[in-house]
Amino acid sequence: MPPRYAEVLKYQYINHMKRTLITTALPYANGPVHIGHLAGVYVPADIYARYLRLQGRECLLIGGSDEHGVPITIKARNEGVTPQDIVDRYHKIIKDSFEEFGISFDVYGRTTSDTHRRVASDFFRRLYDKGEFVEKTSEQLYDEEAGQFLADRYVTGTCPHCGNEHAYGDQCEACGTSLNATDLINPKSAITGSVPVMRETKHYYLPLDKWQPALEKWILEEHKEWKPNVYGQCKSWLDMGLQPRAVSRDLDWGIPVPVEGAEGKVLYVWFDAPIGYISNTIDLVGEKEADKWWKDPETRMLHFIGKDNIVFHCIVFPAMLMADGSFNLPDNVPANEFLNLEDDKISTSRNWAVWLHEYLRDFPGKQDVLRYVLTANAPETKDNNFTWKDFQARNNNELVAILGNFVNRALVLDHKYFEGKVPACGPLQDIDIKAFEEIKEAVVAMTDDLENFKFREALRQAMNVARIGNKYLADCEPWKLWKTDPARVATILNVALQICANLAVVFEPFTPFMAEDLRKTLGIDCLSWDMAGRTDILAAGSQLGEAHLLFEKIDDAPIEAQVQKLLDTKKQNELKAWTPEPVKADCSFEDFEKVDIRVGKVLECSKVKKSKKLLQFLIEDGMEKRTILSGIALSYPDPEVLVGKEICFIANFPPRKMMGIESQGMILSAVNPDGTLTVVGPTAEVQPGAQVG
Ligand code: B3M
Ligand code: ZN
Repeated sequence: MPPRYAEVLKYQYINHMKRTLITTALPYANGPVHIGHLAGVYVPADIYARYLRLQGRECLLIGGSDEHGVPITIKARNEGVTPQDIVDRYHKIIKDSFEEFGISFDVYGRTTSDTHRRVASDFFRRLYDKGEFVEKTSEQLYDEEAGQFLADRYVTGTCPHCGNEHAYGDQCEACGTSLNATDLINPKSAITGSVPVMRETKHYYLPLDKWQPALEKWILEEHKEWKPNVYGQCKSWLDMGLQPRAVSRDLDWGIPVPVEGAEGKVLYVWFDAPIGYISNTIDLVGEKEADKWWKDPETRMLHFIGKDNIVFHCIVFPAMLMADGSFNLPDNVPANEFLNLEDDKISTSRNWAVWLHEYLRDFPGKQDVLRYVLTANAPETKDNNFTWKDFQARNNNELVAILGNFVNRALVLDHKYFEGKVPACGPLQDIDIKAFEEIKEAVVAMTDDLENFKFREALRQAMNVARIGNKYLADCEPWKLWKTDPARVATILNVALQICANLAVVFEPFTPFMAEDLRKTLGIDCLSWDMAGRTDILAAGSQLGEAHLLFEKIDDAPIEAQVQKLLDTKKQNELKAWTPEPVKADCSFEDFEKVDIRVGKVLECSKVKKSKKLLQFLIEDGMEKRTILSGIALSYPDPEVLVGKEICFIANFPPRKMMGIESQGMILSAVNPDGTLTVVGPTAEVQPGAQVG
């Protein structure tokens, strides 16, 4: 049962009182962004911001690039350029991609800005002056070859929790545990590959243990409404007991620690990055106004993030804010799980991703399609999967066949019968009233879903409005009534066009480009959420624009090209990961001499009937010709290609019967990284029957 209007209005009223500050995780500017970023963070945040704006509620959508941290310095080192070069390049690519996809940031800043440097520095200094840090000297990993301390991604090794041999100094991606570099077993420098030594260094620690009771009360008691995945992760962290966390690093890329005796040290990236939300707000509205967004209890703050960032946004940053004492704490952190791509984890290093800038090149003008598919498959409660087949199906069967089709039919009919003017609505019949009732129900359910960050479900309801419209037109069959009852046709098309107007509103948060197009075609000045469910959005007599298709069918060729691209990537990755088999135990010369290897020429080669794997060869062996069976059919879909080739075979294996055919030897072939086999033979022409040895 969808909640009743009154209930939805009740908590809308409560939230209406407050303005909303929406932050989105700041992506590292060390590479472009992909569909996982979009699905997990930016599309949901944008949907929510657009929804609030449609309601006329005051909100800000804050974004920006995270330009410090080890991943950036590693990338710079690998390319032989400066970290600043790297962040300049990727900040632009990322910012442009978001803009193209209609992510409606009020500000998209960067953590190398002057404002941020000052704001983050001041933040640290305030906490330092209040005595909120603990200074501790301890032994840390040091790379003698590079002359540098190793922290975070500068060091890899074996995870002490799950045994993953490729864990990083800050986190094991296999089991998700957050680590200290010194926790790693068999640590290795990511810079030089050398084994680090231990060396003493001083760092500033935020004593998270001090904030444990306050965090427990705040999260576990006061925020039971948080998503179960978020609440659960926080609880398990709190149950393990919080430890002091170092917030400085011995690096030369970052914001210098602004206190005496900290020369050569910079702020830990996870200390400065969330402060970026504050700096970017300041850049947008100015220092004074920013207080309204960050400190006024009439503002609520939401952090949109992926699941790997939960601990930083629910524990570490709130502890920093508590230590300062003057800021609001987040009201909710609607973190998402991960999106997989074709059943495999999205990975930058394995190039297993759909990059946004490449999508824009391959599918120009189809931003809404990706937004739609990613929302329909949003990893809201569990990891989810993106496949190109599903992308195509959702475009063709939903956007084109349901939404686009309905709007097009309504407009085409209206142009045909009423010259593109909105006809007057006569008395409503039951079927008209029922359609509107159903739409109202969908709107109520959708509002409830949006309030609760259930965007997939909200989108499903939006598509239901289009379904209701399609069914309405199909049931009313206005084309059959035109001759006998034009007044009824006028009413039917008035209703259908009002449904189109409803669609422009309810789809605006999800597919803003289409909504804008439809809004203009329908001649609506400005969309607002209170139009949703209304039956009189369009005034009778107003002129509509031309009918045109809102979405185009996507055929097989571009989809197959994308799938092929991923298959090629998989192949390349297999090649990169391939290592030769270890050499077998020693074999004596006498043993080797027992094997009679010969060169032969392939006279015939064909598939063995009823066998998937076997090929049958007829070999010219310089003697009597022989038949050999070989299990390589899967590697040679076209066996003809082998005819005329010279190959090597073992001539003195005892004959063996397979599928009723006697095989007199064995063809030699090499095993490729992907498991396929390639027949081997001499490098120049050799007399068939010649011995190999
Ligand atoms: N840059 C990590 C990430 O991209 C980090 C987020 C910062 S949010 C303040 O997953
Ligand atoms: Zn692990």
